Amino acid sequence: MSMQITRPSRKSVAQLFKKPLLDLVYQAAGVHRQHHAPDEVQVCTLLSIKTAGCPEDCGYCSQSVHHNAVLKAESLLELEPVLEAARQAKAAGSTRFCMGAAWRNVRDGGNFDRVLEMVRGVKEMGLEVCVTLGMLSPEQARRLQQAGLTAYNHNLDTSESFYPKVISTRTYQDRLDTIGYVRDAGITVCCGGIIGLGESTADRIDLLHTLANLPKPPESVPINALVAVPGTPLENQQRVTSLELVRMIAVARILMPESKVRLSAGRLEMSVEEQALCFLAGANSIFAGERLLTTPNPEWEQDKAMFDALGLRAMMPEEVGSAGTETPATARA
Ligand code: SAM
Ligand code: DTB
Ligand code: SF4
Repeated sequence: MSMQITRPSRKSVAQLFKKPLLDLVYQAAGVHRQHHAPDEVQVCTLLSIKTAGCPEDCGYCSQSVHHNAVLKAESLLELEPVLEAARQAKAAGSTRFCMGAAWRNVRDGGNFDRVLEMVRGVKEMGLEVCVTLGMLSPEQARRLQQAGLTAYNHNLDTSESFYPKVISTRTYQDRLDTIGYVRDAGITVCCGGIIGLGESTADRIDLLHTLANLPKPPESVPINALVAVPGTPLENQQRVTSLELVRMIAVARILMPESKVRLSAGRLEMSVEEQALCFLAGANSIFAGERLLTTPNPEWEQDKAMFDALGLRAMMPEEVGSAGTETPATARA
């Protein structure tokens, strides 16, 4: 029915993006059903293992030292409480545990060694394990892979041309470089973006075009709606509509049929009906638990009720592994 589009042109992405929404959702739902069990959603849990005090100036972020959000800088959590949080996440039905650190880049030493221990410990529980730690060197990516890391999250966030309007302390190319090191080390790539930053439709099309044209599409594509945090430069941004999220998800699903498309930040304000449209359009993962990294998220019970109402089921632990570690690539395709 629907052909897989590989290396889509900018024009073909724009054409998809501009389709009438229900046609687009219908097409995306078809692609979704060809590649995934449509009733299965992967539940992931986030934990901020090192909160705030970040030297980067990402305009959306509560954790930057450049902004006036109320968070106070903390040091890296100890190993045991992190493993306990992962155990609880698993008991509550998560199959992927994602740890975030507010660093510009990873520095070798005790803290990185502790993160490697966290990765090993979470992996041993039979969970997929993901971290987002800022920029990496190729050697650090290799050490994470050896520790058993499933995925590294490093978003492109928006288009290359809009990027400098949101972040000045690093470049788009820095992001692409780290993503390349992760890919080359044989770790799966979690890379997506965020809408509602003040970007145009063209920027959203550019982001999706870039993601789908990476040497290999990311195995995981988080789509976030801006959570406007008081004290950040984007605190007054108007909230995107759920239909804008649905459109992003549908185009991502069609362009990257085998990837997990994650309905990420921004679910708190969404009704079950709005989220249902996202699942129909091909989203097949959510973050569960009352906190994302620093901002609130729906309660476990609410999500459980949503799954019941929609006839969805959480991916089971024995299904973990299909998106697990791959064999290291010697060269990028
Ligand atoms: N420090 C890590 C890095 O350099 O990639 C990132 C952690 S950051 C919290 C991961 C992603 O979450 C960001 O790239 C952005 O897409 C998303 N994000 C961060 N703050 C957000 C907010 N206030 N609303 C929505 N999404 C947000
Ligand atoms: C992603 O794209 N979204 C998640 C995960 N990757 C790390 C983080 C969302 C963070 C939302 C803002 C906060 O809670 O601080
Ligand atoms: Fe730092 Fe990441 Fe926040 Fe940017 S998004 S300020 S890199 S924690």
